[in-house]
Amino acid sequence: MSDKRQRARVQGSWAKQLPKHSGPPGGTLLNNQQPAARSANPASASWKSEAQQTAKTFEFQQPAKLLREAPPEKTIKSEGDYEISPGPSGASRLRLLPGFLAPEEADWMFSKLLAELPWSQKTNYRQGEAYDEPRLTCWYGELPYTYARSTMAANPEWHPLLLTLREAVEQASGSRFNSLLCNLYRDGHDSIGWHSDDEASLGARPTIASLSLGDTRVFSLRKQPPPEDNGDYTYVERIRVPLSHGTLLLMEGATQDDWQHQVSKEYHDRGPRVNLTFRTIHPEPEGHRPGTKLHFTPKQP
Ligand SMILES: O=C(O)CCC(=O)C(=O)O
Repeated sequence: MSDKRQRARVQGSWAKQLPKHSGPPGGTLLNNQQPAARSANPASASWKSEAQQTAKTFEFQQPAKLLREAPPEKTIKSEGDYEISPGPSGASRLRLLPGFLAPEEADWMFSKLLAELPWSQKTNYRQGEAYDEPRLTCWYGELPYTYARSTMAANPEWHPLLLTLREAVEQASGSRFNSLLCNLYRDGHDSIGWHSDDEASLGARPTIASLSLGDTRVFSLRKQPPPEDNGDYTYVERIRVPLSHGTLLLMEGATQDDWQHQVSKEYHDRGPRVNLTFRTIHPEPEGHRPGTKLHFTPKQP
């Protein structure tokens, strides 16, 4: 348990001082008695009572405030529509469709995409420092896409299989997509950290469709903390969504405003996984810095 949560749970307080009473002279002088008190009248019977006044007793008192605990993490596994929060920016919704692709279909598509897409490792920037994104990616769309201060060039020549999949995903979601970020997690050590897909180029309240092939990885979400928590995620709601071979996940409504997501590293055996995230990219307005976030996120520990 984190030190902070521990402190929030275990609360006691110093008891009030015991009531004064005088006793016989000759008591023990405590270290924190003031010299002035000692010299006032050393012969008087006040020594012990003063010592008793400074003695502290630890006694449990009911905490004044309700104890704060993180809500239990939820897991979403079954097909369905889920409203994961009603606000603050409006409803955030997930739709999960396990088995969107039949297993045999998903098998050959996975092998083909693994072998034929132009996978490469992107260099990103954080606080001026370059780092290699711990997964491989490629981008399709008429427009470039910038995230983590690095730009993927426009690539309008879609692989034919990706065009077929886009059509199927558009039919299922009722949304249109002009772009696709393809991700390859080579093994359990590949990952993507906490973020929201909230670059201005994605527009307000974007629908994002995420199709997974290959080994199962856990897609985690955490709610943005309220402003008074100053970017502290200790007590926020959390959801896990295991994404298996052939599963389609739609993120809709305010999900990118009010939640972050990640695929964290896993330290047991994990095989490769391809993830296709269909999006719609809008042209950046004149004079706009590419990759700018719609919302400022204070901290991302
Ligand atoms: O791999 C996934 O399931 C999520 C990918 C993702 O969050 C992203 O590329 O923005």
